[in-house]
Amino acid sequence: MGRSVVGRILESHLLDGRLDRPGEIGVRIDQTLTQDATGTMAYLQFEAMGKAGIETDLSVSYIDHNTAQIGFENADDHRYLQSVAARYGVVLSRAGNGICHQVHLERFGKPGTTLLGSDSHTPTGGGLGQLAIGAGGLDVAVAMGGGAFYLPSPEIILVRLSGRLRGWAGAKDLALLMLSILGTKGNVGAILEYGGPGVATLSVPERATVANMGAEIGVSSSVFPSDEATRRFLRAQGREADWTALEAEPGAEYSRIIDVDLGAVEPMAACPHSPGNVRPLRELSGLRVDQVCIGSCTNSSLRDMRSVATILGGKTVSPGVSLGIAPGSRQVLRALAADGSLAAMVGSGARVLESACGFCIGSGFSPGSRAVSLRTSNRNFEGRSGTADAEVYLVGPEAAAVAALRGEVTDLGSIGPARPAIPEAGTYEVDDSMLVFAAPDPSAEVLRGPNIGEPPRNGPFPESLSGELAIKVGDKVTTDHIMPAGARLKYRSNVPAYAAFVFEGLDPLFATRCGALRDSGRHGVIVAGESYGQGSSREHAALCPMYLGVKAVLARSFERIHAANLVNFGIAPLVFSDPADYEAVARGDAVEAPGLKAAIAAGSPLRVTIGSRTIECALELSARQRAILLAGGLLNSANA
Ligand code: MIC
Ligand code: SF4
Repeated sequence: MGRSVVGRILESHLLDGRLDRPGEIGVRIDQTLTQDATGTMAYLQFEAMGKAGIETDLSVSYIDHNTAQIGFENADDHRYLQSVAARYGVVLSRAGNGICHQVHLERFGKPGTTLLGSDSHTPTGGGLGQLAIGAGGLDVAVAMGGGAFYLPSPEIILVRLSGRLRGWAGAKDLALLMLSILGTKGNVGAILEYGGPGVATLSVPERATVANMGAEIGVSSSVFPSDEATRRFLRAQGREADWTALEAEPGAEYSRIIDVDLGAVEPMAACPHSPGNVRPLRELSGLRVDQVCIGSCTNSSLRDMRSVATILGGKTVSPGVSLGIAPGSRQVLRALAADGSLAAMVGSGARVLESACGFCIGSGFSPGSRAVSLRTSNRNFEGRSGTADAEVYLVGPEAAAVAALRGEVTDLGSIGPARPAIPEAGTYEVDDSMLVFAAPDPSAEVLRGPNIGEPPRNGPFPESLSGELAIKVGDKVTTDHIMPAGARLKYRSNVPAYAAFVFEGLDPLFATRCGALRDSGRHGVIVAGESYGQGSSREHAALCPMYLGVKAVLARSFERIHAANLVNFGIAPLVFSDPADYEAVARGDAVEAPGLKAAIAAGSPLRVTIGSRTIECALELSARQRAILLAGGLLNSANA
């Protein structure tokens, strides 16, 4: 039996476990990336591990998320990140250099290697044939120190592409089509491998767009082979030496095959409030639009931006629309300035934004009340834009640009046969002057501002659980719901301050209630529906509840990154054995589970009494994870 692309990478990096059976595997990590919103905690945790320097081939710290700098906090974080990078030999990508995933693709990603990033869209690197995975900051800190990264032994699904994209359809539409096929839940533990003759028709930036939105599907990663298109891209980046061919061996077996004819893909849109709520764009024709935002790590490549500039050139943005454009990197921005595209954008009335996450994370550019916002980003969770009642639609860059001019969603087929033909760049102008490369220097001073606090430590898991059901939430609750970003982002380095906003949008009194339970020596318990913890990798969605004394989350199902983060911070991710029990419990119910710790250690049945009902639950964890949980988290356990 031949090996798949994913199988080949995993086999050459396997440190622990078996690929041919279910369970956990541990893999060696070649590269790591962090960004500033998750990075400060990751480096504080790395410092706590007492290592002299990083033990990866390459670790890069990007400053791209919190660049609003309203108040001193963001700037202090940036200074901390720069000083800690110098101390441990981490490469620093300075603010202004671009969004981590776009820059990493341009300058560092390598086919056949592994990349672990403290950001859920790290799989963007799969566009280059890299096995790139998102995780919590603590897992990334462990990998920086040379430790294995653990993930479920994956089910590998082949997406077999044929034909080529036609008309107005682009890579974003393929990404949205995949979401319409697989949905946003129930895909935990799988990895998508793209293959088939259609792959050769897609450029690396297009592949990266598709791999990026695998995060919304909930798979651990999405990986393309490394072929001549990969070589062309790396050559154009002056990095041909980083290229290696990587394809599936004949007879490679997959757990499932999904056939997609690229020629049948049409422009799509994800409607409010889930990336999985996909419809053909033409069905939304005539929808009035108030705001258009083009950029983010999904669609901010030079190709996408040139296409947008071609559509906008010589025209004016509709009077009812505010158009923001954030080119993905400084490299992209400079190329747009050099070829006149930037002038075309500015000339149309577009508001050119920093090469950063910005609008995508609700940091600026929030839409007006009940406004319709068309965005090329990857998430349209309710409230993520910073406006609770905004209606956010996710579309490709051409659909966004056309809507900005017309003031309404337009069936693209009605205005011409095809999107602008943008040739792939033969050379990208390389300028690494905003990257700071430093050898580890133990004498380098680490600079901390007043908002930067030590990550709080947890005690061991309690012998018995005794407390209260502090909140009951529904299906598909995202880590944005648990820990809001946007205006609250500046508290990422200050857990006690940030913890005041846990579940802010769903239940503003949660933090006070849960903190009071903790102070009276009782435990908070969260009850959730399906697919709890979708979206962002932010470990604060576990760390801040931990700070408030939460010891267990009882859900119908969990997403991978969040479940791992809960364990890393000593919170038990319990799954209802009978999903119907979810209906029977309510906020305020007393929760008692005598001897829970011993039961977890022994692997015996777990019973929790909530109100008057005793509920059976399961803990789908490996022996390694149980040990971490019982120790009260990864920093306490011998594994750190
Ligand atoms: C996101 O897109 O939600 C973020 C902001 O990039 C997060 C990371 C974070 O919360 O800092 C992610 O995707 O992991
Ligand atoms: Fe940044 Fe948005 Fe990409 Fe997250 S999804 S890394 S916030 S651009």
